Amino acid sequence: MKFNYASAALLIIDVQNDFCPAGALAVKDGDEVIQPLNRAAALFSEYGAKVIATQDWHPGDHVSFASSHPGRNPGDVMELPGVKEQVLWPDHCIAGTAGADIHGKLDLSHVHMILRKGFRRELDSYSAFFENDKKTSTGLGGMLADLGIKNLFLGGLALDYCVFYSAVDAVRLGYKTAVLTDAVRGVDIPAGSAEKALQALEKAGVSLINSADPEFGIGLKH
Ligand code: VGL
Ligand code: ZN
Repeated sequence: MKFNYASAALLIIDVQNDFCPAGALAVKDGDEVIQPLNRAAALFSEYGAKVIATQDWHPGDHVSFASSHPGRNPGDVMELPGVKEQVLWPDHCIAGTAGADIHGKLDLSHVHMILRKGFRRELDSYSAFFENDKKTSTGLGGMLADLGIKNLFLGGLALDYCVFYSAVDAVRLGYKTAVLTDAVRGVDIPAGSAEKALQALEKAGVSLINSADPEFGIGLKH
């Protein structure tokens, strides 16, 4: 598939210490997304395409934490106001902690903007566009519209949550959307969700492309 990179942005989703090995909500091999993302970010930046990063950013008593619901455990699913099936997580990405920091090896020199999400105590946010009530905007859509961006490339963590919901919302909002398969890893809770996410993304109209493909980036120059 040919992309128009002139109006492209790379969205780097939640490459934070808590989602990397040894983190509070570790994604297996999560740090392996960093090298392809650094390469893609350099390429995008070189040709004037935007690079935007997101950061999961929760208060210590966030509603998505199992610890906020006595008797519940990480991995449990419960109904919350406006959110039918909220997965409960271990405490992670608490605002201002080292676990919430973007991984030190991610090259931020190419990143134009960092968007934080999930900072409302009573509402979780997987998608970079809308919080989990599917109504509350993060502001990303308005920013991308202002910048004239029409094509989105996504990578980061976790494939089956924040990358997945961001990509599905992107398609719904009319962006031509691709997920960089070599630059994502899934948390796979419940088991099988990472594979399911890939299939559902394709079905939703998201292109799955490998950023190591020599064709990737051809057309960025314009
Ligand atoms: C994420 C679970 C909870 C993610 C964030 O970044 O995919 N997953 N919070
Ligand atoms: Zn979170």
